[in-house]
Amino acid sequence: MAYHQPALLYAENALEPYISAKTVGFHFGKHHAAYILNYNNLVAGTSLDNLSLEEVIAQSAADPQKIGIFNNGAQAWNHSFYWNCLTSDGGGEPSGELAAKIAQDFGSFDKFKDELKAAAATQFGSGWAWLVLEGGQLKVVKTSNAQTPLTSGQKPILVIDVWEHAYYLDYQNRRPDYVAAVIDNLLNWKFAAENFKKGSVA
Ligand code: MN3
Repeated sequence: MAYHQPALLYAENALEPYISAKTVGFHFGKHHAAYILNYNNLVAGTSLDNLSLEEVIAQSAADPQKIGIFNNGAQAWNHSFYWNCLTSDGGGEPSGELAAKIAQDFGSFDKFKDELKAAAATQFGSGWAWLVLEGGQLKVVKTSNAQTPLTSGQKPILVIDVWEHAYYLDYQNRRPDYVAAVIDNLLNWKFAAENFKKGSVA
């Protein structure tokens, strides 16, 4: 079935000065929208047409014949998740059970931040840096291009898009500066806590 792009929960300029309205406008309005348009065109009329986006991602992930469907579908999902990971009053530290679990699994919140920054900085080429829950344990992982933790049995908690289109207009080649700005000022810990709660009981 056709996947519709979820509306942004904030204005395009809400993430300034850390991510400009111009970047959000192109990233959401052109890049993300194009993945969704391509995905819908590719699945229309196929045997996958009556499945949800998540089901199509699962079914196309290991099928070389469906690489175009997987790439566009996973990019559609990853971006919808990414937009919800950002908020104008974000950053700071999580609270409650998620904060305790981060301290338990990483040693401290600062160590978690260092690990996330390192994953984002060292992802070679395009990709994503994630906080995921796997087997009851929080982990930082990175994926390349359209790859998504959904196909590895991991529950996404947070993500940072490290494709150049996510930061090049604002930071040019300074990916670490973009990542630090997102972590310190934009990460939506309320959304992360909801994902952690759902992932913990599932
Ligand atoms: Mn992107």
